[in-house]
Amino acid sequence: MSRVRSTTTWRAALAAITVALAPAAAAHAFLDHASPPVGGTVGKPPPEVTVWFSEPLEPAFSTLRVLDKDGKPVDRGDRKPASGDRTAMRVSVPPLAPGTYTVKWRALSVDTHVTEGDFTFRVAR
Ligand SMILES: [Cu+2]
Repeated sequence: MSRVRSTTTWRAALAAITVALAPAAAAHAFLDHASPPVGGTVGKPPPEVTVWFSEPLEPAFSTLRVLDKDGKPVDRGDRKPASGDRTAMRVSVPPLAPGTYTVKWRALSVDTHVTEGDFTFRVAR
């Protein structure tokens, strides 16, 4: 009897936890789109790289780097929120030589969940 009751209580608690987590999981900040576009090719070097997310970010704890083909950071290290848009952040870059660049991002959404990822874009010759 006490064993059955204990299992039932545990299941009820688990169900409650699952319900509590569901909305938070849906609020993770996922990459929505970027400029230059994810996987895209641009005809001239972009002055900056901007990434937009599905949710507002905590800018102080989010990162954005642009790496060359050797994995060396080439951005100016001045990542900041895009003005007036809490779902976006940007970093400026010096004139980039033709080639493929990797953008690495790490985003802390306002629900305190961290997501991270990377994508490439190419500057055409
Ligand atoms: Cu989340």
